[in-house]
Amino acid sequence: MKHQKLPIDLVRSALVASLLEGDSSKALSQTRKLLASEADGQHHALAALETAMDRMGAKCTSEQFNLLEIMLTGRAAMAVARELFPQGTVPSPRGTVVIATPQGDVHDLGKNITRMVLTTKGFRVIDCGKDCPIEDMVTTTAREQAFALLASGLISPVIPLVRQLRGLLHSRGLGHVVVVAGGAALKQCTAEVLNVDYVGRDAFDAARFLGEVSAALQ
Ligand code: B12
Repeated sequence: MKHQKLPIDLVRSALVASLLEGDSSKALSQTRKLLASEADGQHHALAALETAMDRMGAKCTSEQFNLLEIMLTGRAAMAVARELFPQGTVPSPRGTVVIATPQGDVHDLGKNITRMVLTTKGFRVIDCGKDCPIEDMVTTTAREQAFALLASGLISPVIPLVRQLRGLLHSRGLGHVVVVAGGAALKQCTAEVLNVDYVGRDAFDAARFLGEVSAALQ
């Protein structure tokens, strides 16, 4: 198929708009146009992805948050990321993190959003799922050589479990791993109470904090 020269900047802006609208099929077709163009389409599509996620981050503060909007944008962003880097070849220049909802808690919407945001921000995210034993969280952190372990907690009974994470990491020689907590029940506590390094207000706050840690480690 022959492709005409495209006004790259226009397609790139249109891709940002489609991502923010959460329109996966439009975003995919614009990504394909960028990839088929003569210019460095992958670079332009990635830049559009980053712009859209930054704008979404600025919009979605912990005080002002539209769940549907962010889920649709997250889904469109993941579709674009898969188109750009098929078969799990997504580059993860910022390193590996492990995320889970600890045992006893079946809430996972916020965890899944956090995973999507971190993935599109250049982290390799290993998701241990919900209702996950804390021992499995630590074992996965060791196996995947993650620099951070993230716990998402929506119900108060997981607080004592989160408090144990650091001790378990230490006992496995993983005292250097950064522990981050988030989710409705955990973000009401301080880092000291939870015995973690940081409590994220939302997924974008977590991405910013982990970006700083990752940069300091490189
Ligand atoms: C949806 C929901 C459910 C769904 C969950 C579906 C799912 N797949 O997740 C269902 C119906 C299954 C459910 C079940 C229950 N629920 Co419920 N549920 C909710 C509800 C309404 C919304 C939670 C949600 O998804 N919010 C949207 C997401 C996007 O927000 P979020 O998780 O906070 O995530 C954002 C940030 O916090 C952050 N984030 C999330 N994780 C992480 C992790 C890290 C590391 C970081 C940095 C950031 C981060 O990123 C996200 C985006 O920025 C809340 C009420 C509320 N307003 O919070 C109650 C609520 C959490 N549930 C509650 C309860 C009590 C229950 C049940 C025990 C009810 C029952 N008696 O059976 C069961 C739990 C069973 C169990 N063992 O877990 C209570 C918890 C109270 C408490 N403090 O303990 C709440 C607060 C309702 C209430 N006011 O009483 N629930």
